[in-house]
Amino acid sequence: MAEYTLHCFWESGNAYKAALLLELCDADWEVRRVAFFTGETRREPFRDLNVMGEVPVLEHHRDDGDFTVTQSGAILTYLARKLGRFGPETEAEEFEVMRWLLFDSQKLSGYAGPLRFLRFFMKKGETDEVQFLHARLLTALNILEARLEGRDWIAADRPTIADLALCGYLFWPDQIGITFDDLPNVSAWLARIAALPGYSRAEDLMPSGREPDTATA
Ligand SMILES: N[C@@H](CCC(=O)N[C@@H](CS)C(=O)NCC(=O)O)C(=O)O
Repeated sequence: MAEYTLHCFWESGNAYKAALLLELCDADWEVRRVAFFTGETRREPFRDLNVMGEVPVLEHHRDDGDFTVTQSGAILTYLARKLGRFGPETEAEEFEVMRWLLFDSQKLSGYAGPLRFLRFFMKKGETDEVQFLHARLLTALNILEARLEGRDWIAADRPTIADLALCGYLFWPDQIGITFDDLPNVSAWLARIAALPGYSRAEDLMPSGREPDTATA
């Protein structure tokens, strides 16, 4: 058994954050596919694993027993600590990383995920709900654009888990229904992330959550 098990599926940008960190760190990890699109997260035994009913879930198989972490921001924080990379190095950085993780969870991935789900997977059309999520996401992206003015990375002078969290959904602009035409700093920052040694696309790191498992990009 690998040291880490990530319960995941490639369509999940939240799972991608953790998978990308594990891969960039060349960690000893394996995937456990979650059949999200047929409701696995809503049933036992998944609910026993995570009462929140959400992917991703990380299991760390330690000498003192299995340790389970959920919520992508908490997983990234745990892994950065255990793997010794992409984490904060000072108290100031710790809180800088934390505030961007929280911003991501509520305002960036928190809108990009549902917006992509409704537009791309559910084909809901341009409902009021979709338009609301779109507008909220654009606001968050403009904040990201401003943050990246004159700097390469979000929370420090090097890539951290804040970058890996915020980029979780942004390699799928077409699926979300956005462009980065007016966001050159965001565009250049995503290219920097994609150029990190060991970078892989979500589709290449995890199986599909659809039934049957037909991983297609
Ligand atoms: N804040 C959570 C969000 C996780 C999340 O929304 N996961 C989705 C897949 S991307 C999920 O499992 N949703 C199940 C549901 O809402 O029923 C995180 O960052 O991990």
